[in-house]
Amino acid sequence: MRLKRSTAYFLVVMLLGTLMSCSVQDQIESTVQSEDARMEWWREARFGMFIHWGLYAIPAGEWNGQTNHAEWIRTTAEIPLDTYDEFLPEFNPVKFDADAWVSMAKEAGMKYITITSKHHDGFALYDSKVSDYDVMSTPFQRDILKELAEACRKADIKLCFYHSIMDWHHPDYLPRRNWEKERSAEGAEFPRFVDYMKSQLKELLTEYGDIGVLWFDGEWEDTWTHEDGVELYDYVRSFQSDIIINNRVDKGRQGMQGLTAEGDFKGDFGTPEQEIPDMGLPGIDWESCMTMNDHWGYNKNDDNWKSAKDLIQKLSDIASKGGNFLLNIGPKADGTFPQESIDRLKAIGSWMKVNSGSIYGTSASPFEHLSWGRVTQKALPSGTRLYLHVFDWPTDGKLRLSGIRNNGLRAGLLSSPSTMLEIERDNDALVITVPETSPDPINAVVFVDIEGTPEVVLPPQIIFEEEHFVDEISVELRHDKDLTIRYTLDGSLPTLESPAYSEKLSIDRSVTINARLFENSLALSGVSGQQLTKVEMQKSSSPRNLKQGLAYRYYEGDWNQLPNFKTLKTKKQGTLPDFDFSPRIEDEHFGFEYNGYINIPENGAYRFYTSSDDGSQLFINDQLVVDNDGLHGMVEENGLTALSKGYHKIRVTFFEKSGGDGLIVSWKGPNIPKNEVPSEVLFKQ
Ligand code: FHN
Repeated sequence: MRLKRSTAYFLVVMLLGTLMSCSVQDQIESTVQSEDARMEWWREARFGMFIHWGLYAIPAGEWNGQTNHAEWIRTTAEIPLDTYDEFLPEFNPVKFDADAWVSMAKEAGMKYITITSKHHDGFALYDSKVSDYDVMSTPFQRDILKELAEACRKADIKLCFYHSIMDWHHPDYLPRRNWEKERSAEGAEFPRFVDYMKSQLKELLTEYGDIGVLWFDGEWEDTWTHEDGVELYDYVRSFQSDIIINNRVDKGRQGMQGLTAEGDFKGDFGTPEQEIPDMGLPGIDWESCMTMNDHWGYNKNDDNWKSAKDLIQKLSDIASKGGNFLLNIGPKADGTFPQESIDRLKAIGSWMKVNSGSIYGTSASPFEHLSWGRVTQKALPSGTRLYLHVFDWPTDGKLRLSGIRNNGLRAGLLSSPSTMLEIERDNDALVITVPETSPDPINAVVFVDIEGTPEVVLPPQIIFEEEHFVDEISVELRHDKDLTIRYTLDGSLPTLESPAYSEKLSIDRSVTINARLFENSLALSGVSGQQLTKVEMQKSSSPRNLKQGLAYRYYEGDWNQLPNFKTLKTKKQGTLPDFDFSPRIEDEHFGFEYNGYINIPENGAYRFYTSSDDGSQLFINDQLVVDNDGLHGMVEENGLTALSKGYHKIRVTFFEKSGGDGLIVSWKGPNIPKNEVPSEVLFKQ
C-alpha cells in the first residue's frame, strides 16, 4: 500500500515518538529503580551515628570564661586563625580506637557512621595531600578516617562523611567572618577554593573505600550557588555512582526543618535538624539529625543530656514517619566518647537487641495519631506485620488499634515472640489482650500480623479556624467516605446514640469535640478529638495623635540571642512604614526594635508569625505572642492572641549575628488569610 509522503512521515514520527516515549518512560522507570536501588541500604538501616570531632574538642566549649561554645568556637568566640591553630600541636587523641567506636555504634544498633571529614574550621581528620591543615600536622600523625574505614569494613558498618562547604581557614573561601578584620580577603578567589574542596573530596572518594553518604553542610552562604551544588552533586557521583548525597549539597534545604523546597534542587534526602516532622512524608527520604545534649562538638560543661527513654522513643517516632535517625556523638580530645553518650548507646542497644525488627527495613505508619505510641510496618509474604510501639501501656490490658478493617491473624510481643496474644474485633478496632504490666516501660513492641496491606479508615477531620475563639466558632466535620459522622461535645466516646453530623456546628462555649465514622450500626473509624476554647479578648486602647508607621531603634552588637535592648545604646532611631532593615549600617551584628500600634479590624483570635534569621520576638500589649529567638536560618514561629476591634500595642525585636538575615512579620485572623502585616494597619504616636 502506497502512502502519501506526509502520511509516511507522520507514521515515522509517531513510531519514533512511541519509541521515544517508551524510552522516556523506560528512562523514568530505570531512574526510579536505580534511585531505589541506591537508597535501599539506607532505607533499611533507619539508624546511624553522627560524629563531630576535630580541634574544637580541645577547648571543649570553653573560651575566656564562656562555656557555651562547641564546634563553632572559632567563630562564636572570635578566635583569630593563628590563635586557633595553636590547637594543632595539642591534638593528640591517644585513646582513639576506631574499632571501639565502631563497636559501640554497632552494639547500639546503628548501621552507618557519618563523621566530619572537615567541619567549618577547615581542619581535616585525614591525611590530605592538598592541605597541611590536617591530622598529619598534629602530634597524632595517624589517618583517623583510614582507621575508621578499616574498622567499619570489618564490622560491616557503612562509612559516611560529613564535609563542610563553608571553610573558615582556606584563604580562598569567601566571605570572611566579619569580625576577622585583620584577615584580608585580598586575592581570594572562590573558584580556586571550590577546586581545592573538590580535590579533597576526590581523596575521600578514592582512597577510603566505598562511602555510603556524603553529608554536605555549610551551604547557606551566598558565595555557594545552586549551580555549584548541581555540579558538586554530579562530581561526587562521578567517583562513586551509588553514593547517597544529602540535600545540603545544593540550596534547596528549607532551614532547620531540613526538607527540600520545590524545584530542581539536588540531594537524595532531606535533613531536618534537631527536629522531627509532624507527619510522615510519603515518597520523601529524610533523616533527622540530633545531638544527645545541646552541642554537636564536645562541650565539657553541657550536662543537658536527653534520656535514653527520650532517644528510644524518638527512634520509634522517626521510623513511624518513614525517616532515618542520625544520632550525634561529640568525642573528647583524648579520642574517647563521653560516658553519658556511652551509657545512652548501651541503653538503646539493649532495646534494639529485642526490637530492631520494628525499626530496620520498616515503612511509615498507616495510621495518624495514636494515643499510646507509634506504629511501623513491614510487608510479609502473607500480608503485613504491624509493629505497635507502646509508650503508654493500657491499664485495662486491652491495646486498641483503631480504624483498621483488616483481620488480625496473630499477635505477640517482640520480647517473647512465642507467646501469642488474643486478638478480637470491637467495631473499628482490633483489640489485643496484653499482659498486665509492660515488658518494657520505655517502649514495648507488640506485633500484629494482618491479611493484605493495611486498610485504615481515618477518623473524621475536625475543621475550624482557630482552637481559641472569642464569640463563637464554626466547626465542620468531614470525611471522604459518604457515611455517618457522629459526635459529642463533652469529650465522651461517640456512640450510636450520639447526634449525627449534618451541617456546620456553631459553638459558643468551650468544648471538647469528638467525632467518629459509622456505617449503619458499626463504628468504622477511631475517634478524632479537638479542644475548642472560648477566650476573653484583650481590650483595645485609644492612643491619641496617631500617625502611620512604626517607631524603630537600631542597635549594633554581637549576640547569640535577643539582648535586652533597653540596656543598650541606640545607634539610630526614627520612623519606618513597617518592619524593614533599611536604616541598618552594618550587614551583620545588628538589631532592631519596632514599636507602635496595630489596628485590629474586628473582634477575634489573631495568629501572628515571625520568620527570621536570626532571632525575633513579637509582643502585643507587652505580652509575648511569638518567640522565635536564637541563632538560626529563616525559621518561622507563631502564636495566638484574642483581640477586640481597635488599636493594640505591637512590639517586634530582631537580631542578626552573621551570614543570611531576614524578618517577615505576618498575621492571620477573622476574614484575614495569612499574609504579611500591611503597613496600613501600623501606627505610632
Ligand atoms: O553549623 C553546623 C553545625 O555545626 C552542625 O554541624 C550541624 C549538624 O547538622 N549542621 C550545621 C548547623 O545547621
